[in-house]
Amino acid sequence: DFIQMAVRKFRGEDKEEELVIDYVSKNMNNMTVNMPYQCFINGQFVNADDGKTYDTINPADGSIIASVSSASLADVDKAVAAAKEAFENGEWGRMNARERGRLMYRLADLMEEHQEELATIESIDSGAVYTLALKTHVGMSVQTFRYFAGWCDKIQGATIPINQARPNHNLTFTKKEPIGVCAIVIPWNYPLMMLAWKSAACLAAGNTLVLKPAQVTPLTSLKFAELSAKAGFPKGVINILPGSGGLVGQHLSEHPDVRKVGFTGSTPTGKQIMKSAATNLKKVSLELGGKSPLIIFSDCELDRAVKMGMGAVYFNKGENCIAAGRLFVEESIHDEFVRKVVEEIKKMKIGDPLDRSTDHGPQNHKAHLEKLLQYCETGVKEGATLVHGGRQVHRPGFFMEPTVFTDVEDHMYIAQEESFGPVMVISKFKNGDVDGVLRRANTTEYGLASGVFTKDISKALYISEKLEAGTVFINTYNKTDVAAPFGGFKQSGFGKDLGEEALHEYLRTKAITVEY
Ligand code: TAP
Repeated sequence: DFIQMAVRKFRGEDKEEELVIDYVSKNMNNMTVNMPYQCFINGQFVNADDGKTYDTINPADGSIIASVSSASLADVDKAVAAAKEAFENGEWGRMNARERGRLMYRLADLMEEHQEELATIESIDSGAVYTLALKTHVGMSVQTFRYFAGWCDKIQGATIPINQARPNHNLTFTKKEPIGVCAIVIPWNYPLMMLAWKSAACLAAGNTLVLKPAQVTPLTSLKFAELSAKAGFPKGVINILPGSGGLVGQHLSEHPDVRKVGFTGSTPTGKQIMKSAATNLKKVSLELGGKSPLIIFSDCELDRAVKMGMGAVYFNKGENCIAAGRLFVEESIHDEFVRKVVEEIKKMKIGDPLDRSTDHGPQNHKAHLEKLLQYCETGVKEGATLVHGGRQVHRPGFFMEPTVFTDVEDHMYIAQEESFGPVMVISKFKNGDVDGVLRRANTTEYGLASGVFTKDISKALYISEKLEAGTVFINTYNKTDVAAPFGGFKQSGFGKDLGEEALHEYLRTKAITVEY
């Protein structure tokens, strides 16, 4: 491994300004990856105003990948000013919607051309298994941009029959307008995909944006910035500021020139953002934490429920917002279910995320691993049965064993709080007690996702009606799609990502009335 500073220059097809990019380059995964590491403001990669940097770490071995610029308050002001200028006076605001769509398609194509490089960067920065990073982290990001690119020229208002001012006539029509400068603040579990889910809808609607990636995973968003410039996005439309949430995120949420905040992260931070956004009454959408219940009935296809149930918990090493935080398994199949899960866990290959045969990579960062180990200790102390795992894996990096707890009772901490890691939390329910298990599944302040396994379609639909969650999976799990709205109820937040609904999070409606 080596870290090399390289200066590359290129001239975009239709751009007068030269883009100078300082890369940290590394040879790995049978390729050279070139990683921008500076703030991206007004179409340029620049050091933080005060020159501050921090190290981003590879969780597979604890090594430093790159020293990244840490944006300051002055950088936030510059980026917001650039986004405002681009929105109000730049080429972006004058562009035809179809042309905007073309730019987004071009960006999606470029992301696809660079998918191996993006997936490698994502893998070393977040610990995602490379094969998954390629398919999901990067693959779904490309699809998201394509999906929203298609919306650009289909954003339409309505004509509305209002009372006429006789003898004159009246007509009211509505226009869907972009909001202006949007701030986007995202977490570290799917760094590029979280960027894509929000930015694609935001851009398709015609806004400009300033995005803050999670401090621990800034690299794919900076690579994305490079690709957006190469695709020909006008300067100032997309600005990326790596840095601290308390500083950069906080200032963005309070900033008077920012009109909307799109946030994904924890519920406490979401509440803080909502408070900050009140300073100028920004529009807000919040995708927050979850403790998603998964109910498994004895009349399910058991092997499928085992496989999907495991995916529901261990996908992306459990760092998955819709991860099944609690499994309710019907008494008559409980022991067999647990036995099969443990049997399958033993077949999982834990190791180097870049190795194509690896199933389970390192947790995202050290502090998170430590929190997870503590979570398991709490579970044991409370009297839940630790059936498997619960420990750090003895190898370099931040690996954790896939873990299973049974005999988890409703009052326990691990029954109520999200782990955000590879921890299966299993509770039994009495045979046939549909309403009892529903009551327990809904006894949480979260309401992000949920799932049910049963061959009885009436029971499944009844359950889906009663579950208080923004997403219900029946006989499947983790089946998200760019066209389907995604977002939570209760303290899992409000506002949707993906699908047509996401577009409206980034639009405002103007009603125009004419008399003739
Ligand atoms: P948070 O601590 O909430 O961090 C999320 C982002 O907010 C980070 O970029 C963080 O910056 C920033 N931030 C922190 N304080 C802020 C403030 N005062 N103002 C503005 N921004 C601030 O969450 P996390 O620990 O990174 O992520 C895990 C949580 O996210 C889990 O609870 C998980 O359920 C949730 N999550 C939810 C979803 C959906 S779709 N609902 C998806 C993924 C994750 P730093 O980089 O400095 O921390």
